[in-house]
Amino acid sequence: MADKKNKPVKKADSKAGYGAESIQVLKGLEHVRKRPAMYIGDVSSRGLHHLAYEVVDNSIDEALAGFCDKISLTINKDGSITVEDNGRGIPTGMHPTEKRSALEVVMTVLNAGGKFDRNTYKVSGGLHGVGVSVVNALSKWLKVEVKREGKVFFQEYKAGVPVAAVKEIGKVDNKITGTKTTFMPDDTVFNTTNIKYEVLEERLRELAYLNKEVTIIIKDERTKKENHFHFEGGIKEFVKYIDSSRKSFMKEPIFIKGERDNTQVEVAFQYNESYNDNIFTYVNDINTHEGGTHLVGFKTSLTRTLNNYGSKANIIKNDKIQLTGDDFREGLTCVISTKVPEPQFEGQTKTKLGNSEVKSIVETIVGDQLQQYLEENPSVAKKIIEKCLRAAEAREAARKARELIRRKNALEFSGLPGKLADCSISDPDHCEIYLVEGDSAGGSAKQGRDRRFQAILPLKGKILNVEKARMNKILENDEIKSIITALGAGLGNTEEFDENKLRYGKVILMCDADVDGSHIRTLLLTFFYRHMKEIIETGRLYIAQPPLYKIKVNREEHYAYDENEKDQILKRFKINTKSAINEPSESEVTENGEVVVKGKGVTISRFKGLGEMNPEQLWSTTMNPETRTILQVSIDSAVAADKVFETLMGEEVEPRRNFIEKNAKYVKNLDI
Ligand code: 0RA
Repeated sequence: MADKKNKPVKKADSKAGYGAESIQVLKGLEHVRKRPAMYIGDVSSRGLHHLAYEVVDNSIDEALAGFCDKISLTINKDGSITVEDNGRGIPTGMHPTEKRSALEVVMTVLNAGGKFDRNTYKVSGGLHGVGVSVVNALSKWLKVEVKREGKVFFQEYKAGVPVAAVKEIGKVDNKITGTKTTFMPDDTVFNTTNIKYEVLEERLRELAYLNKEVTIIIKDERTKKENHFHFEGGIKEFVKYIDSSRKSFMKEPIFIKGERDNTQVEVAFQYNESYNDNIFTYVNDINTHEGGTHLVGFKTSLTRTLNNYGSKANIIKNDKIQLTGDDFREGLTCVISTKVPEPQFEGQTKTKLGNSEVKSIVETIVGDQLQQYLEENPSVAKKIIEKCLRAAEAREAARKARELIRRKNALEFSGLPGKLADCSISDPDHCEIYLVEGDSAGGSAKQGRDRRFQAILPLKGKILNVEKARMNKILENDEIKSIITALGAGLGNTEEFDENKLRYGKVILMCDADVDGSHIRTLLLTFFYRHMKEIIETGRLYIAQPPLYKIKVNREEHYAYDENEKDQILKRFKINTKSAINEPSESEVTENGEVVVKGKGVTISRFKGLGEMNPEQLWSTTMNPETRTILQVSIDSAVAADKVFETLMGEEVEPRRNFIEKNAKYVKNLDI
């Protein structure tokens, strides 16, 4: 435990900080700076935002312990971030063994937070819970202010190293306590230090749903954006939020709550009119993307309880088809939040709960309370079970359709789609497949590719919108069928899917940079998100980045992938863009949209489609692994991804219009 007396540290105490402990500390911090990815995953935008989550998680811990109900995060004008809470404040007294202020220990010693052992449900999953000292080590500077016992304490660090000892800098009302941390991510560590409001907003909203007693405020001083999150309804409101653009026949989500052996379980769910299921699971506020024992417990219980009730109420007749677990989850939106004392995280991304005891805990709590709900609400119960019966019928039809594909494959000679230009190497780790919009671009890609390891599958026109179709319809679609057979691993999100049979290590979507292209890309992303999530989760899905502009200076050709790059290139050749484009005396716009700068031998043309590039250009700008850029698709926030797909692709018109009005800047290329 932390020392109870919390004597403020006197100046002289800092001298004690030059012993063996300090050397250890410096070594620890050095290692963090040398191998940041080991602590925060990566040094891209994702790792950068992770710094902020780490600091917020510490305040959330204080809230989980019951001592804090307000947390605010501010992105400051200079790009630094401030996180402030009204918890007890990090102890500032002398640390009994470290001979320095406990505050300094927490801020500079790796994993010191855990030494206090103050909270049963301490966040400790995956990259979470690495400790604020890691944030400190990866910050140019960090300042912490603690209010405790009527005093304000302060310490500042540079690259994790204290500038001076903890000192008292003022007095406050005894009742006011809390911790305020401001840090500037180190631009020599991160590829980017541009903090995105929307990214942090998403996680903070999620935390507020999961911890209904807390109010979380996020502010951006750069843009004056601001949001307050406080949800009295907790995860029940979370379910409604996820489903805000879907229709449900239930007035309110079903809510279940219970505790056994220190494990707390909260579940909220409802059914909507869609054909997909959306189950979000959390352990100690961490999104367990890969599921685990809590999810298994819930599924088992849902299937059994609904089956039993349906049979007893004579809605499910024995002679009809057998319902499976999938049928009971069609159109289900569910949030499962568990608080587990010593969570074991497994799986590729350490987001799968392994504790076996949790399965039966969730199973019993959900079983008992769901049964009671069904008995008390027979008309809702009937609607739910009838929906599951319809799902079973459709599943049967889909099975037949799948069977047909399989049989056809067995009959056909190679089993591969005719349009596929396969590569010659067969080791998936070295192979990639391009899904290309249109036959003409497909043709260029086939000619331009390196046929040893690059396969091309041209797709004709628009693929089916899977958001609006049931499985059997999806499987009738030719483009989707050829994607599934080309990849070779079966249909995703089912037991049939076999990752080991995947024929390519990378799946790269290549679409035009116009309205139609972004629509097709969204349709493809939706298909993978809904029906082959494994491809995204294992980091295999990519988006090709064809250039937007070709700039010809005399005979030399240069490609620019965005406006900024175009300006850079023009600057390099001392071409004044403004005059080149705006002043007709200096430049001229030709019929096909090219800007020709008079007398300078410069032509700026905008690529409208992949088809405008010849095979060599396509290879050198977009497909050559040595020179291309491809964007990896990730599901950082599954909730956010789901919302975007549902909003853009779903049935409801009003939320789509709102989304597009709100995000007009970002989706201006999207055809709806
Ligand atoms: C250790 C012990 C105590 C509180 C904290 C740490 C604490 C840490 C953070 C990090 C952000 N906000 C925080 N608030 C509190 C308990 C101290 C006591 O017994 O009073």
